[in-house]
Amino acid sequence: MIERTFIAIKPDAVQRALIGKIIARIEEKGYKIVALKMIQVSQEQAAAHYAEHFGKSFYPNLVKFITSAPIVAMVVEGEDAISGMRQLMGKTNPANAEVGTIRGDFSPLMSFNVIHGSDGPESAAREIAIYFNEDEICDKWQTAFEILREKMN
Ligand code: IDP
Ligand code: MG
Repeated sequence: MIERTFIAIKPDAVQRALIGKIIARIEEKGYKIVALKMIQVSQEQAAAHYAEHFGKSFYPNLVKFITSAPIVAMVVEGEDAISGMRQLMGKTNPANAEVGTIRGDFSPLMSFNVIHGSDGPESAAREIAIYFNEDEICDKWQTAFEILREKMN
């Protein structure tokens, strides 16, 4: 099923100049980036994004971190893109993430784990709405993948 997911390149990766490499992984997989922008996350956006973690021991540091430098926010579309992006990202703790995944390759530390991706359809819709307006989503074009698939139908 074609899905959309919310992806953010986190402040650590922006500061470490990894934006290009991470976007390349997403494009190389064959997913379609339908929205993209750099954002300095506000306190309100951070609280909305991480509402599920409010009250946990790491919550204050998480909010401090996500607001510490810009993120690169994206809406990524593709076949089973929600679970597919989670697979491409690797486990939450980079120490346990497989080599070959984004977290596994680019960080050894839980608190600097490079990338965020939605964990299900409801969180994807909720998170996309925190960071993007409907008119910022560019979906009136075809990727090479979409053109190839259409030719076979
Ligand atoms: P996810 O990013 O893989 O979906 P979540 O459990 O939703 O993982 O946690 C959100 C973010 O909070 C993680 O990406 C990580 O940056 C941070 N985090 C989660 N658990 C811990 C923890 O136990 N210690 C420190 N930071 C954590
Ligand atoms: Mg999560």
